[in-house]
Amino acid sequence: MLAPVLAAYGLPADTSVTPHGSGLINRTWLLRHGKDKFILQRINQDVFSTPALIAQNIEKVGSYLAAHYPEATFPCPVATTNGDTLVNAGPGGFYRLFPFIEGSVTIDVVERPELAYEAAKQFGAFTRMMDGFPVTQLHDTLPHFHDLSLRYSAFREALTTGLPDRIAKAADLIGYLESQHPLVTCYQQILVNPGFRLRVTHHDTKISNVLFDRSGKGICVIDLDTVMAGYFISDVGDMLRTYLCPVTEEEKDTSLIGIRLEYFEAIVRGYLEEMAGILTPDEKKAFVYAGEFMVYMQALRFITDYLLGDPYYGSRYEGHNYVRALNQATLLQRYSAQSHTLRNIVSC
Ligand code: GN1
Ligand code: MG
Repeated sequence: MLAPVLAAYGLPADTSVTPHGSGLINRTWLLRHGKDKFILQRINQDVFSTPALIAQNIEKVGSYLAAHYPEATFPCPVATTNGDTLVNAGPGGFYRLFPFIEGSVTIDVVERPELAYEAAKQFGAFTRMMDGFPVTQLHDTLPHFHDLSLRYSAFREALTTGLPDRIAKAADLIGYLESQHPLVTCYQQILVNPGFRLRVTHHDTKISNVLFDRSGKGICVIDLDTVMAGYFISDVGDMLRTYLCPVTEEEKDTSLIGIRLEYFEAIVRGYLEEMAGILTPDEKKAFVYAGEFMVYMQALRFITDYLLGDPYYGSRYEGHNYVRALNQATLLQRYSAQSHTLRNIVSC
């Protein structure tokens, strides 16, 4: 099935192809031929309806960084033999190819605070380096992606249009999520606060979207599909959501969910080393809120998907998205319980 794609890039048919990475949306493979290595990705068109917009954004970011930060590592997409950066494989979808950066590794679990520090530094550096770029020139590859008001409305709507047995089963969790609505109000205040800026934001800052060298030092950020105008709370928030807890959003045993303060401190240090001079005072004050914002939004997205019959995230077992939503709601509870301590760490 990948043969026409390999051919478009002029890669021989005996190129070895192995699945790579763990994303929920796109599919990724590592390609090897002789000593050449590439990363191939298939863009999920159910999610990204216009892959050309992603390609154009990556092109703009790449050119800006090349002109202003030539020393920064940036994996530019490989062109096909026709000079395109996307392959339209018809019903097979759209593919793109990146050079594999030699010596780089990706990780799925944040096992040491230094890795959280390095990742936060890379995401902070990305937004800092792009600070002079006119952010309105980027396409919205997923309009309203991190719009918490909209995610809340979709959740409310699923309470009437969703599967009745699932709505009944999730009653307690639904009640808890409704009780957290003040987090939406806080987001709406950010939207009208001139102290918050739209910035070049990655919108998917999980650890697997950072390349590390073998010594654990960050090289660059990858997976730029959702790079678009946004608020810094998206990037900081998704790091807090995915690095602070010792277990992932897939964990069923909620007793294992907790907040690792030394990882919080590492994210603050790494991100602010790059961004302290750029964030406004109002933005800095929202550092802890960023975590609540993203954990809450992810809980709403998982429960909405569960109530609607798993159309977006899919499910590998009955109740999978319920488990994920409960996991994120538990994380939100434990995070909010620590917010005072967390605020003290940001301001010292
Ligand atoms: C999706 O596919 P992946 O893992 O990179 C999702 C993120 C969610 C994440 C939850 C485009 O990302 O927003 O946080 O799942 N990406 C999209 O695991 O919806
Ligand atoms: Mg991704």
